[in-house]
Amino acid sequence: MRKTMTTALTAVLLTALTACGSGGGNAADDGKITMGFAQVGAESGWRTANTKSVQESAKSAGIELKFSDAQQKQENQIKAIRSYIQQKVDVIAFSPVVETGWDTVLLEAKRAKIPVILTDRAIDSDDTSLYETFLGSDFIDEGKKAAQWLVENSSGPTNVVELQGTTGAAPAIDRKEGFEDVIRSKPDIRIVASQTGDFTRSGGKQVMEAFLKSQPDIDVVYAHNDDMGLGAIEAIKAAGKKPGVDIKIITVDAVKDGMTALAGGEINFIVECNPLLGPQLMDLAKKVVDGEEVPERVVTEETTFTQDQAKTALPDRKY
Ligand code: GYE
Repeated sequence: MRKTMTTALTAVLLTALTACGSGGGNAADDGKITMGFAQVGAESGWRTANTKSVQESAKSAGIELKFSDAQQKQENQIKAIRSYIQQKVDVIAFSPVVETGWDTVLLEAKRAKIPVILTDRAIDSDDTSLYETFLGSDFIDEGKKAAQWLVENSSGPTNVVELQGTTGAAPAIDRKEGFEDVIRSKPDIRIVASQTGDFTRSGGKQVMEAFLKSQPDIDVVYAHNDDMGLGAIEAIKAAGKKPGVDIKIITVDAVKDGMTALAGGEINFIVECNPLLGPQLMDLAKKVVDGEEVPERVVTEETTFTQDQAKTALPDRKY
């Protein structure tokens, strides 16, 4: 009995000591930062690479990660964020599945004094005090790069079908906007049909099957991610046409499967979107928890790939 009490007392003292030594940050009693991460889902190759990057870099940064997968549903992400607030994590990071509808739950985090970092996707809110920083790509620029290639590589009337990402998601809204901005300079290029394929391979395949039936003359597919482009390839082949030749394909992401199809001539151009956000995210999290200043916006650097460039880059592609 006595021994148990002494042990318990020592444990309390030790905890108190470590808490004092944690440098005034929000960090948990053991001095270790705990991050609650609410992921979108597992909808694409990009997402899988992103999840792996977050998990691996948390480990090497010594950050304890609580991870949840929302299966592309906003209500699941909100639930996960609420549970992180309840568990009093030191920092919450999340990739919002859609842009709107976050103010209430983020206000709850703010009241609980838990800093929030947006990663990969942005939110659409007037209240920028609801998060510390936003780390991710410039999706409008990605859409512009996709269209720029088409403007330079098409002649005469060009009918485009668009496979949009998840309705209401920042990358779907912005990749559409950037693309439309640039093709406006060339009236010969027209988007003849546009629908969401939810960023998945099966979604891209289904929507492309319908487009092939309803549109007599498709020259180009613009898919908001590789996975939907890969689904479209299956549909095009099943309709007896040659992807990359009879119908040109432009996608965004540059994950390994996309790059393989590009090198193999079935995709024509890919705009890169970098999923390896983990190391930068952990860096920002440490700073935010320590009360250090961080920039409001951290933009990821990205490039584009033609078929030849894909052949060169493919052997070293990590994801
Ligand atoms: O392009 C797509 C994924 O938010 C940038 O989400 C991300 C997008 C990515 O499903 O493949």
